[in-house]
Amino acid sequence: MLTPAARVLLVYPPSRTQKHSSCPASIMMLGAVLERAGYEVHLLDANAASRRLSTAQVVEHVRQLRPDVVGVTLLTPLVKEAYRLAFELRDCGARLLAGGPHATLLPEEPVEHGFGATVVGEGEPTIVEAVEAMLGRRPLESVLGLVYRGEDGHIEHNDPRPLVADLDSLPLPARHLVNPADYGSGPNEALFTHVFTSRGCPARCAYCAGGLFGKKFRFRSADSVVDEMIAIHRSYGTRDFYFTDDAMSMNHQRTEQICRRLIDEQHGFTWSMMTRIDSVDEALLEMAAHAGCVQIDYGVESGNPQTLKRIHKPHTVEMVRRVIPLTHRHGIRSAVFFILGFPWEDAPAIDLTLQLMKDLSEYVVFCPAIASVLIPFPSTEIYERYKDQCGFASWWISDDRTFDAPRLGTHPFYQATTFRLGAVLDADFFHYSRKVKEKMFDVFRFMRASNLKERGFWSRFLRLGAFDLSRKLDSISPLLERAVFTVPLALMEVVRGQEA
Ligand code: B12
Ligand code: SF4
Repeated sequence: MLTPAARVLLVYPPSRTQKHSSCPASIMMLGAVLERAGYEVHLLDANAASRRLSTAQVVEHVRQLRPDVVGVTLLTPLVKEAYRLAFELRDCGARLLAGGPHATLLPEEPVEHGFGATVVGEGEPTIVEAVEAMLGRRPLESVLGLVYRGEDGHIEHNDPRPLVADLDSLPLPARHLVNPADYGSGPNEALFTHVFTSRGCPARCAYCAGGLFGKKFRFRSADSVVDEMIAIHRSYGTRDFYFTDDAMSMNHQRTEQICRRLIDEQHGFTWSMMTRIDSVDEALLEMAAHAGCVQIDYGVESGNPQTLKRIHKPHTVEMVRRVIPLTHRHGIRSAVFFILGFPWEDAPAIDLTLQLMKDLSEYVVFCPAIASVLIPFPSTEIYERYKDQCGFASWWISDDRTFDAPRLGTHPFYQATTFRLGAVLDADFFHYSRKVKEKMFDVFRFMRASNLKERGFWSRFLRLGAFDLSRKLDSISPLLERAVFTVPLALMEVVRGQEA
């Protein structure tokens, strides 16, 4: 057996709103690469659904484990807390390494906030060398894709690391380092886990904060994907899979090969995928349904043709109207995402989105995600175009542009139930008028009503009734609303297990 080269802890930092039902692929992929190189690896997902940790608890964990290197995944909404974590860990003896989408977009920032270095882009080809460099076993200058502070105090950018050419060459994610109990799976229950089968996207949507995986699609082979599903099933009993690629079905030939094997081998797996409206057709949907596809997540984003054009979305409203009923006809559920609050949209423009939602509602489940209200992520076209005009430059490290989940007593009931993943309107990025905000709540109410359609009469009546009453009372007197809804809100917080 290899003597451990060193101990590395990979951390997905805490968020008050995120609750993961499966371990993030980033830390599992990097864990596998480090293990293969002989390192002792530990994973810590601070947002695991059944074991959510605060920054103080993560710090305590690090102090007890005493790793040589702590690698942290940085996402924009979590970055302020991650920088606080780095500050708290400043004297813990471990070197801190940053990576992930936010670190790739702004690689100097983590170095300015307590990290020893940033890995830009895909982590797999770089992390072993980066860890070696952090341990002083190779020069920092020798690691492609690394950003760090040089001896003269300036921040150095090494040459970029080329993208992984052959995704099949990557090891399978280190799922054995995950404790299923952290995600609510009992000893005899299957582990729910994501599977990543492709990288990259050539589209250039104006709000999309991706880009880390490049503009060219790269795909794992169909055999490698199905073999991984079978291996996961054998090790963890999993029968239901979620493919988290940006656009799983772009390569029809490969999707058909995956489906063909799943149909021929009759594993009885079910699966869901995220993909683009413009990447599916009748033949593909038919085959996917036969192969066990139960849900497709589509980013529809808007019902306003002008907006779809302005954000460079690769689909049209007509395509949406064709594809969603088609998906339904093949027995596959569509889970759809929309974005409200593009800065050029007034209330009548948002009505076009509401109308499309109404027309689609019999076929879909609406996903009221945190980004149902536009967030200007760094380096996006939206961010660059509006940051000065709207005054939100570097909002992710400022104190006045936060969008935490509403805490008890801070929001009326109808807003607290809408924004449990984060009250983006609090950040007031685009200074929406009262009319636009009101229209947004009409849309949120519609999504809620539509998603409740399967529920019994009383459940619907109570939930929608409470939403409407809270909204009405708030418009008459916020104090009155608080008086009536404090108890229901407190109960809701207890049920959701949030700290007040
Ligand atoms: C699945 C997913 C989720 C899941 C996560 C579930 C889970 N258990 O992991 C859920 C639904 C919870 C989620 C939530 C959110 N997400 Co999300 N999500 C994704 C998605 C589709 C896949 C993530 C993934 O697994 N990628 C595969 C892994 C292998 O890639 P990776 O995480 O980037 O890691 C690689 C590198 O980044 C790097 N790396 C990562 N960490 C580290 C650490 C070190 C030390 C090193 C060296 C390298 C390194 O190496 C890894 C391997 O190459 C991505 C899009 C994408 N294509 O990645 C968006 C994405 C990560 N999400 C994003 C966003 C914005 C969000 C949300 C804010 C909601 C939203 N979409 O608006 C919330 C966050 C909520 C909150 N309160 O903060 C953005 C992040 C942008 C940014 N600037 O931070 C992305 C890129 C989508 C996009 N294109 O805009 N998300
Ligand atoms: S299609 Fe999806 S992944 Fe590609 S740029 Fe647009 S939002 Fe991003």
